[in-house]
Amino acid sequence: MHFSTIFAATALIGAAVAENHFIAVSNKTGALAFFPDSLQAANGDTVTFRFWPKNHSVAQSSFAQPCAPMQNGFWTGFVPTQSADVVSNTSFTMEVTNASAPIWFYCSQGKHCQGGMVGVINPPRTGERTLAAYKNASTSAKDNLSPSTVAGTGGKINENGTATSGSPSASGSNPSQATGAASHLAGSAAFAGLTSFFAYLLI
Ligand SMILES: *[C@@H]1O[C@H](CO)[C@@H](O)[C@H](O)[C@H]1NC(C)=O
Ligand SMILES: *[C@@H]1O[C@H](CO)[C@@H](O)[C@H](O)[C@H]1NC(C)=O
Ligand SMILES: *[C@@H]1O[C@H](CO)[C@@H](O)[C@H](O)[C@H]1NC(C)=O
Ligand SMILES: *[C@@H]1O[C@H](CO)[C@@H](O)[C@H](O)[C@H]1NC(C)=O
Ligand SMILES: *[C@@H]1O[C@H](CO)[C@@H](O)[C@H](O)[C@H]1NC(C)=O
Ligand SMILES: CC(=O)N[C@H]1CO[C@H](CO)[C@@H](O)[C@@H]1O
Ligand SMILES: [Cu+2]
Repeated sequence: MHFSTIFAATALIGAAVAENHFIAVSNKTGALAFFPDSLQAANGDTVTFRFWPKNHSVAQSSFAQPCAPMQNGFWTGFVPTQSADVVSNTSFTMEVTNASAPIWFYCSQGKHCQGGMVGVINPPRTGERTLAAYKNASTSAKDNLSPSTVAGTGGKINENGTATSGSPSASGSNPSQATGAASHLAGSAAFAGLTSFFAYLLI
């Protein structure tokens, strides 16, 4: 009894300190860019990609091979927008589980990656693996490839505030990221908590 009360309180504090970051995928005028294209996120933080016109995607790559999907990387799928200059109701949320590991990403639409539509979460603080170097390498990538995994892999697709699994089954390719946020919440309330957590993200 006591233990579970303390556990729940601790879990709530944990949930309160996790930060939610947002990255805009393009903008109203269709810039081939992410805003911001570089950010720092701690373990347990979430990053939500919000999609602007017209029809972009976000895929994870290695630093060495921009514009090509990384094995076990996240994938939002393509998110076409219905209106000309309004952000989509569809967004994608992923959790950062290892802040020491840079997460390089790109848009796999047309030649958007080659056009500079790339970004990074937690870039190395020192050394040559900079966003500028990654972007430079992307401009000369031969192809721009989409992952063959299901849209939503490595995170959650949110539809107008409702989180839905991007994987066909609960044992999707990266369940730790898909359910990570729930671990901050106590016991049986976990799923309801996760749902309202993602609803909260979109307000
Ligand atoms: C979109 O981004 C581009 C490039 O940063 C900028 O020039 C343009 O003004 C932006 N459009 C809007 C509506 O913010
Ligand atoms: C969005 O882009 C993808 C990839 O090019 C394409 O397969 C899909 O048909 C597009 N969707 C719409 C509605 O244009
Ligand atoms: C978002 O969803 C609401 C209804 O759920 C709809 O009225 C609105 O037009 C949608 N926005 C876009 C950009 O599709
Ligand atoms: C986190 O990422 C770093 C850098 O890639 C790696 O060395 C380390 O093993 C990773 N930690 C875990 C727990 O996966
Ligand atoms: C940009 O890429 C080209 C070709 O891949 C390479 O030769 C050049 O050194 C790179 N420049 C920078 C600043 O990384
Ligand atoms: C996140 C989001 O776009 N929510 C919208 C869902 O649809 C209702 C009804 O149109 C809007 O009021 C919300 O803004
Ligand atoms: Cu794009």
